[in-house]
Amino acid sequence: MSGAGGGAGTLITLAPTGAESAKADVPALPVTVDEVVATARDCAALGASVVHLHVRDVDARPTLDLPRVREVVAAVRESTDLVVQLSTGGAVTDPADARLAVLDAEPDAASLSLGTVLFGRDVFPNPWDLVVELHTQMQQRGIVPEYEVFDLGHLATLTRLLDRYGPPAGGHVHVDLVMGVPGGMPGTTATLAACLPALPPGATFAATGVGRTSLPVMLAALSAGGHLRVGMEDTLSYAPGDPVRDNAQLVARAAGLARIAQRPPLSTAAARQLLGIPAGPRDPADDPPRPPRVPVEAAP
Ligand code: KMH
Ligand code: ZN
Repeated sequence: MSGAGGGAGTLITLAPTGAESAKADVPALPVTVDEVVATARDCAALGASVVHLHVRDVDARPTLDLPRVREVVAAVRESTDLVVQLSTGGAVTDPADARLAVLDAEPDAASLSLGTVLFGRDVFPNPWDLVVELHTQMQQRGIVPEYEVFDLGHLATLTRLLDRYGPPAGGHVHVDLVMGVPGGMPGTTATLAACLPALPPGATFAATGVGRTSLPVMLAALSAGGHLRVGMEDTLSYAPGDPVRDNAQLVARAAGLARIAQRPPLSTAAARQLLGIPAGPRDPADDPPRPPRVPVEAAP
């Protein structure tokens, strides 16, 4: 198990689409299956090793519709060897059961948000029962979580979760510090540094700076031995007044900074090894039998 220091290379996660921006407002956002696949392919060539996927329907609206999610997972797998990480966060309005059902699409990995947080004017609800249900279902299915941390207290929740329910599938704990969400922790070096002592022993971390915090968070993460998540889910301006052209532009910048830090982008094989994900798509036939799913109510 690697410690918080990232070792020889940088794991770069691409978050190409998200669920909160409209295609009408951001025409460069990849939303069709073909656009997502082309983006994934381009960004893999530039150094991304993981893709964090939110799926859109044929009208470009966020969807958790399982056949559509499976279609996107299969298409990305066919064209790249990226680690496929599905979002279980969905959009702020998605119900808990639909977010859990995404696991039926059998991704390699999935995000797992560790607590409720304000999201601008909205609330992103992540009650404890949902956190536990996601963690235990991923354990049973062999899906490796990426723990999404929007606030310092979410790291205390992670420690409580691991103490009570044991290590995740794959055995390694990997955290993404999502910083600069309006309502979550600020995207500053001081805040990132404050998170580090609260990481579980042996955990690795990536950091994501939303909006204008993208660059400072990236530089702080690299300086602290962390990994990176970049993409149009989180960042729509490359510089003040300069809209992001495409996801490749963001991955190229992250990969360049990682090289300057002398921690070049990890290959997908090295990323799989770091995260505890076996090579190639997982075979659900290898999973232990699991109990039926119990519906989880979202927090009010
Ligand atoms: N769309 C946000 C409300 C995740 O993917 O796990 C939640 C989100 C987190 O993007
Ligand atoms: Zn997401």
